[in-house]
Amino acid sequence: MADLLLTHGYFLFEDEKELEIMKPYPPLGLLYISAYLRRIGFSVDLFDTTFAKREDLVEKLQAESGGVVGLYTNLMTRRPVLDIIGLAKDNGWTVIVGGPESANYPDDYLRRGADVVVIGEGEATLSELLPALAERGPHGLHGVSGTVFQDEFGQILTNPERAQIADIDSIPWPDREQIDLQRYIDVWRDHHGMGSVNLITARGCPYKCRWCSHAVFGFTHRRRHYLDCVNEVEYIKETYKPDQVWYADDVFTIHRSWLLNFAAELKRRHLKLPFETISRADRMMRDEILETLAEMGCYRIWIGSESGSQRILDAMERGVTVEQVHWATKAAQRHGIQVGMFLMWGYEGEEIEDIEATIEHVKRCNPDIFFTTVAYPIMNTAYYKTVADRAVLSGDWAKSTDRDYRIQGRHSRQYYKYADQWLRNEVAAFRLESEDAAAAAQKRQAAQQAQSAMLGAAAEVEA
Ligand code: B12
Ligand code: SF4
Repeated sequence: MADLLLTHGYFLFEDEKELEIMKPYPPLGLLYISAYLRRIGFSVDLFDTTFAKREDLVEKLQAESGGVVGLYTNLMTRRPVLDIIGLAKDNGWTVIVGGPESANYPDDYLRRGADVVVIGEGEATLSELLPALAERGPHGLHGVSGTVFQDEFGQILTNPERAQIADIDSIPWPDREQIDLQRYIDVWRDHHGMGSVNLITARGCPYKCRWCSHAVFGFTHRRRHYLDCVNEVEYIKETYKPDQVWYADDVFTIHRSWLLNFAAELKRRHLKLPFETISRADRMMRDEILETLAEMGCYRIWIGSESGSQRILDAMERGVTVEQVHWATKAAQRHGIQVGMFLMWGYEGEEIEDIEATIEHVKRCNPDIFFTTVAYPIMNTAYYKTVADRAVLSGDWAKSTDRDYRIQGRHSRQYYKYADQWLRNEVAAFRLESEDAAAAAQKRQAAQQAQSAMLGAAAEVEA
């Protein structure tokens, strides 16, 4: 049996929404951990749940009982992860959990069966934790930095934080060979005509947007050397032959000279690959950046626009202006790059004028695509702390996620559904105006109806 079995709780075929989207990527964190531990001599088995059936994991946990299993947790997978923890415990496994969600709820995970919660980066902590578990057992982990555990009296003890790995180039590339990456590429190709592979060029984001979770990397930012990243792109291209890549960084254009060096080296090696990525408008404010992205093969950039109201952006401590988002959107489009925009309804203090401002902003920017969410407080974020006394979960914690918090006194979910319909119809009317006046008028009417319905629902607030 391997020293460690790594797995997660994301089962694509159980998620109707994800099945519609069909853009799966493997969890890079687990692949990084696997590569790191294997390089220093541990044996690691990785069971990728994405395309698996639950029964297959159950069978594995039953057949190989008594080992150590490490689970990646995020906000969406609480329920399946808790099921897996229960099952693993029933079959004699020692359970370690890591990732952003369990870092936010260590006590809850320990009380529901996990033996150890790893806070922050997993690589170095696991290299010390695995021998400690073998020698001292799950209740004797005193002094293993970066962990939370229960002593023999059931008391929860939090060890000191573990220092982050300063030189992230010392970490080997993700262990893609441990999973069936081809299946991801095939699914992408079958559904979108382009096979895609994800990679990251940095860890952590120094910005402090109040609703964003920094549970794993804190507010630090560490970049990989651009040459090492180019080597990885080259390796991915030669080995897996994808049609595109996705730079899954928090803010891909955060460092101008790094980006220019990276792009120049890609060009020198003729490594132009189409790609999508995410950034912030204020880190895109030069034509040179957009030109570079376009030359590299960027076909779509996602911008967290969030609101068209500067008042709300400031309340979010987003550090970006509405005008910057406008400029960056237009500049990207001028360079032939599509823009995807993320928008958020219902942030603290949002009034009808702010919703109106957001609708005007989206029309004015006219991004190629936009997604909306209703703000939800992720545990331990600044936003969570602001609304904590009004954040209620109506169901059992174990069956919910942080997305299920209701904020007492805030407008109802239905209110934001109307806001969304208002936005979508207004934008559709605006786009149709020059081509089809009748269709535009219809959309405008639908927008007005949605706006009225929203105003009608304004008095209904979350109890
Ligand atoms: C890329 C990404 C996505 C991608 C795909 C994920 C993928 N498979 O690649 C997409 C766009 C689909 C996505 C979607 C969502 N995401 Co997302 N995503 C990210 C992002 C930007 C990068 C993930 C990554 O590759 N990180 C790099 C690796 C190296 O870090 P890591 O995974 O954290 O792993 C390290 C540690 O956590 C730890 N570790 C990890 N696993 C384990 C296991 C064990 C046993 C141990 C000991 C340690 C350990 O060690 C690893 C190496 O050091 C992160 C932010 C970030 N920078 O991490 C957000 C993030 C993970 N996403 C987040 C959220 C909220 C979402 C959504 C809910 C958004 C939404 N509203 O729909 C959805 C949920 C999707 C789902 N069904 O699970 C939050 C999670 C917050 C939380 N508390 O769980 C994050 C942290 C963003 C944020 N700052 O708020 N996401
Ligand atoms: S939302 Fe983006 S820019 Fe803001 S803190 Fe999070 S990762 Fe950083």
